[in-house]
Amino acid sequence: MRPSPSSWVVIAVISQTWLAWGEEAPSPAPVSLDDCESFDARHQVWQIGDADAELSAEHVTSGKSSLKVILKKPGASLRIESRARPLDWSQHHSITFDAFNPHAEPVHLTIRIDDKYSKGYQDRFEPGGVFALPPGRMTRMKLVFDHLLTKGGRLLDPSCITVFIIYAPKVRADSPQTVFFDTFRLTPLGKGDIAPLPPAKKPLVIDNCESADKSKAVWKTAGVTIASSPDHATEGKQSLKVTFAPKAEWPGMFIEPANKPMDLRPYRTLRFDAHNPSAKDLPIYVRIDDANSFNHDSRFTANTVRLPAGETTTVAINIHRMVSTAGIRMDKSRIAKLILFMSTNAAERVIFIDNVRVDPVPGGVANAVDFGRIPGQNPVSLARELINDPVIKPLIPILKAIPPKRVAIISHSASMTSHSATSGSFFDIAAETVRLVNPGFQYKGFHRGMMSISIARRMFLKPALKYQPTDTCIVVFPTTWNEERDLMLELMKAGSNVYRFDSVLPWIAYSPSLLQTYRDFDKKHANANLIELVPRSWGAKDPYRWQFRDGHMTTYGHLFFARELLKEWARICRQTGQPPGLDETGEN
Ligand SMILES: [Ca+2]
Ligand SMILES: [Ca+2]
Repeated sequence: MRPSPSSWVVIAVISQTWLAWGEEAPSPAPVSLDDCESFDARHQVWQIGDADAELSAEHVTSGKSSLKVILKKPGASLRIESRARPLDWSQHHSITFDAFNPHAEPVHLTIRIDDKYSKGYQDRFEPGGVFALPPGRMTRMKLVFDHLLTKGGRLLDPSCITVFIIYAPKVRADSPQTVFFDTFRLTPLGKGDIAPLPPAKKPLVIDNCESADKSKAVWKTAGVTIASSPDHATEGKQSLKVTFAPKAEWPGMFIEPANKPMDLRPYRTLRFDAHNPSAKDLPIYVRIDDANSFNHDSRFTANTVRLPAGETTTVAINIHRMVSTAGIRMDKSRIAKLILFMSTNAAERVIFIDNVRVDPVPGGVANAVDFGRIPGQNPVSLARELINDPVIKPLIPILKAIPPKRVAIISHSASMTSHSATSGSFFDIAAETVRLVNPGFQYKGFHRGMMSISIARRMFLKPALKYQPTDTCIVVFPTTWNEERDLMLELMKAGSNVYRFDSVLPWIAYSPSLLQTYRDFDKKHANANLIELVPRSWGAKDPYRWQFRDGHMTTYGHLFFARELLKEWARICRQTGQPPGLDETGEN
């Protein structure tokens, strides 16, 4: 769903008050931020903290040298700070760089980016350590500017970057880690990207509410009547009296420039004045669709606007780089609908509005996006999408042939669908996908937040055994190995295959040394299996979109791991044909 090139050059009169205009998308030359060729030049780019840095001839991806950085303490960093003169990267789609990890274990890096509006941790881009550099490999890191959401749900503004930091949150002082960096590049906007426009010089008035006839040409209505009124005008002599009919379903007024979407790129704030004459506060809602919007997830809905009783309020809604409910940047060059509405009320409601405009001056509250759980999405709906996934589709015959199973999953909050971070846990999505094509496949979750092995044994072993699982999947925080081994042995004795997962939160709870213990255990027990999902996430596309603001995983991450788990199940089925037989030895 990319805007056609012609959308850049629309010049159209949409109504008497609506204008849309644009210009040819600029196509700037690629920019090298740093090719790591010169020591001096490098120092103009980077400040280095708790690390040693030098040019190196190893692991070079551009020119003759790379930048060898020895990270010595937690938080060791390369940083660019330009608060006094923010950097304008807005004509660029993404930033890329190459990083080589010479170690046998992953190196965890985090990236922090602030724009000039950032106020603290909630209001900057800073996922917690999800960038795992695979061991012994070169990784090209890529950050797409349109995906950089803050924890508070605001999309970062690449036209005013003040801070860019690459840091190593987990490196230990007693074992420094080395990374070779090279070829920091800014990729220019391509044909389908939404190019920003400079702010307009003055507001664009959508409706000054001076004439009912003009207003009726601007707004369509549903469950609403509009009329001019001399009361509560904030501009000129008239306001628009808006009457919301009783018992109407979502009564509202809307602008729908059907075939000629509006270009709102030069504007940052939607403002209007609203008077609430009643004795109690009234909530109203504002929704904006772009040309790609087709459901709740793909449109912008502002936070509830509360009009205080008896007062006139200037409502300001931040539409600068607004994002949809699903956390995708809205195409402001092609706005297809703007709606002011109320929820259904038993009684008639009246408000007076005036001076509806879009303003280049920033302000107002941005929409807070819960890009974790999406209304209408659940493990079954996600599974329906997955069975048509090009990667999963070829596996369907194998999944269909899985013999009847009862799968128990014992896991912590990161695998719970009921959690607010996601519409479906990776396990539930994968299991529902199998169940759609194979009704003999049953599963049941035994979940608890912060589940450790000790809690799993104490609280869930009995109920899990009662379920009589053919297979048990375990996704819990490791505690003591003996307890973990005993839990697996008890399940195996009861006839269940056991699948222990490495982790599904790649930014925590991943221990390469513990994995070796699992592998050794697997060698002795035919029906114990380690499922390694985390290494599959190294180098994945946009992993920084996986972390929810509370540290859990978003639907994006769960879908990734659901796909990987299905591939893994298919691989196991292909390998064994049948589920592995019970290992009677019961020894460690
Ligand atoms: Ca270089
Ligand atoms: Ca007016």
